[in-house]
Amino acid sequence: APLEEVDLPLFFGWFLLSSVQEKVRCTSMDFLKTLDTLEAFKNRRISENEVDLEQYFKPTGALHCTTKFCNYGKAEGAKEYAENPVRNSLYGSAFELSLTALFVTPRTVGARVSLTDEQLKLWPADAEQSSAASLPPGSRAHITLGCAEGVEPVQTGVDLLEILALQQDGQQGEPAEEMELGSLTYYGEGRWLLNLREPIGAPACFSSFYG
Ligand code: 2AM
Repeated sequence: APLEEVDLPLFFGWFLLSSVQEKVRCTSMDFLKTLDTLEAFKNRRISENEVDLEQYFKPTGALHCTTKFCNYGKAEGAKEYAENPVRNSLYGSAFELSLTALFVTPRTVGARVSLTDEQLKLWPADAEQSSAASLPPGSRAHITLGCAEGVEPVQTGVDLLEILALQQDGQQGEPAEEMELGSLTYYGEGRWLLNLREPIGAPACFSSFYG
């Protein structure tokens, strides 16, 4: 079939270069390992059973930050996003993502991505609409690092929005620990957020995934 007739991708997003994928995976493993040893964490376990966090979360493939989930054109707004001239002009370009926090819930582990104004041009207007809180565009931006058994990666963004909604609601969370990587806060119901002392700069290519 001519190229024009090929379906839209499963999703558009920033794909981390392989060298930095390694670094981010290592940092996230370190984080989980340390978390597992903390008294504060032992008293607020995310699962009823004793679990080894590194086993509990299953890796989810190449690290990326989804911009628009298109579901091959079936998702709402997919066509409009794909046809956007800004998106078109930036397709294949290199970016530097800034990873500013790591978070863990009973369902997912992920990294929060803080987008620049230029990166926000690639951000779909409807990304935060699943949250009841009115959070600024880009709030949902994240990289899924792992999911518990039976959990779909889409959950990571939902979990992040939930934590941000609590913060916006004035809930400071419970300061739990000063770690080498940054300060760890507990938000109840097994939700932990580590604000990184030093954001991780991650070179990434804006592209799409067909699967
Ligand atoms: P993620 O961005 O949180 O990792 C393929 O499933 C990719 O598209 C995954 O990276 C996944 O989650 C993301 N994804 C799946 N369904 C989605 C949805 N309804 N909204 C936004 N992102 C979705």
